[in-house]
Amino acid sequence: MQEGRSYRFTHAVCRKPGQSVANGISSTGIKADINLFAEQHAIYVETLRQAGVEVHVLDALEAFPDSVFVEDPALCPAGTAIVLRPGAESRFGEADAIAPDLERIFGTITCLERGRVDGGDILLTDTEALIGLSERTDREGYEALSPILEDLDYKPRIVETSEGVLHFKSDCSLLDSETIFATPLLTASGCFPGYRVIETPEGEEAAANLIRVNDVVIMRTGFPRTREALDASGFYTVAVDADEVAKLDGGLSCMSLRFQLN
Ligand code: CIR
Repeated sequence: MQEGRSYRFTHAVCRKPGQSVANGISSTGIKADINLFAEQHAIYVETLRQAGVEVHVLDALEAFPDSVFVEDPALCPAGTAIVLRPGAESRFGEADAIAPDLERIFGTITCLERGRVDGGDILLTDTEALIGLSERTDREGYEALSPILEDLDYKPRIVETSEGVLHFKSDCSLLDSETIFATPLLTASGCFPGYRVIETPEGEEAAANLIRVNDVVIMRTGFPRTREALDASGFYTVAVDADEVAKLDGGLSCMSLRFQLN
């Protein structure tokens, strides 16, 4: 197992938001502003590049309003690509749509054969794959995915997604090989034994979804106490605006697949 494989990346895949992003699934009931969304997405892509990864930006898919959230139909562990089976009916076709792109980049891909799994429910650490059961991810999906991850030297483990949040990773992120950033609610469920946990400051739970990319922690603007806490813990943070993304229940991890290619 390679130390740091959960946050050392050479490449990423993103997808441009289409005009249809305004019709994406939203529990907030607030429509995203398409132009502002596109602006925030472009800055996000540029921030990934600044963090040292080569970003493939795929064309928008108007038929799939949520397809900008590429993290959900696939998973890219240990230099491989696994095409998943997204849990929302309107998003299921995103898996077939992204498969040829991943095949072009990775050469070969593996496809999940049964059950339902959204990538947003999977937190990879250097050694473990924490898979949150949720409205999008079921036990059958967990069972189908586990042997694939075991072959890549990850220990799969079932965890529970917090009540009222979309994905397991809506409430947590990886900061480094042994440190997790999570809401107190999720931490209290006891799902992070053996890890150091930094909790989101009170009132800043929505900052829990961030991404560590090489030496940079990319977080959302508007969460000053989170930034202070992470800076004080020795992390180098860069903040990007993702308010429009949040209107569709999205966060920072969901807009990219990040991986290492030799
Ligand atoms: C959805 O409900 O599927 C999208 N509107 C948001 C997906 C966010 N993805 C993620 O957190 N991994």
